[in-house]
Amino acid sequence: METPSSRLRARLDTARPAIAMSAHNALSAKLAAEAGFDAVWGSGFELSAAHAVPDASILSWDTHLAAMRAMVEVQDAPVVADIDTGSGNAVSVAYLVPRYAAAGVAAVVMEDKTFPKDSSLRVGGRQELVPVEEFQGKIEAARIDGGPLVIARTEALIAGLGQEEALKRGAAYAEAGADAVLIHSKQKTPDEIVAFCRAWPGRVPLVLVPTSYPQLSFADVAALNKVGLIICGNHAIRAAVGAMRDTFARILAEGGIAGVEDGIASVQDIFALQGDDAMREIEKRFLR
Ligand code: SPV
Ligand code: MG
Repeated sequence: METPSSRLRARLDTARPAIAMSAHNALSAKLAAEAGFDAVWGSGFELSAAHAVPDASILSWDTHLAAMRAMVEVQDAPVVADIDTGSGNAVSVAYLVPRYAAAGVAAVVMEDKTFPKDSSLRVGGRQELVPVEEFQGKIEAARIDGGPLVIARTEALIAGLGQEEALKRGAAYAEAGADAVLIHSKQKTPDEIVAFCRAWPGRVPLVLVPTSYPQLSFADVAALNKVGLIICGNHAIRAAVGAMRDTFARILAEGGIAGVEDGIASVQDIFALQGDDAMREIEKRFLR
């Protein structure tokens, strides 16, 4: 039987990596699917930003879970849920992941930082890692038959522990049953990540989030033949912020809304995204 996770697994092709676009709500997930992305990244960074709070375990997990459920409900691309540290220890993870499974996500990504986490991209952020064995237990606790894929994310490079530690952790996480390993880097050039990918023995596919080293193209990643999924980590919220700022400033500067009319989505477009046609059908059939 096809499940969200089996569909995603079939797309983790290292010769032609799947591409996920970030989302912070159901609408951005729907736009990502409409654009043709293979998957939706249920980003903790984006959701935190959408609430105007730091990405540091401030939002509760049920807020994130509700957002993932909403994304699954309105579009068909597999949703890759960013569960951060799993909200605590292996016990928290054992209770959390079945709830994400019930929400219909295709994968969970869990990182080996201590709870509460800090954003990987923050300059001078707190980047403490849990012991390898502890994280292996969390991976095992996350695994459910037929449930979401478990993508283990190591922050060893982010924490400055070097390639050897990152490779050791990646291998230990694959050993514990991770379906893929996300290796994150905040270096401004791709060298660190490319070196890691080349050294990775390839037991499970890798996952990359190239926010800090955008010069690495999807074709460059495919040529490495180690990466099954590339995540565009925060482009939905950054695009939204840029577009809103421009529009808001222009309206105030021009003293009216006429000038922005052609540059923003039409009300009809928004109706379509809301699924207005489907509601009209329901009205026709049932409303008496
Ligand atoms: C996210 O988008 O929430 C991520 C990627 O985890 S990063 O912000 O780069 O840590
Ligand atoms: Mg995150």
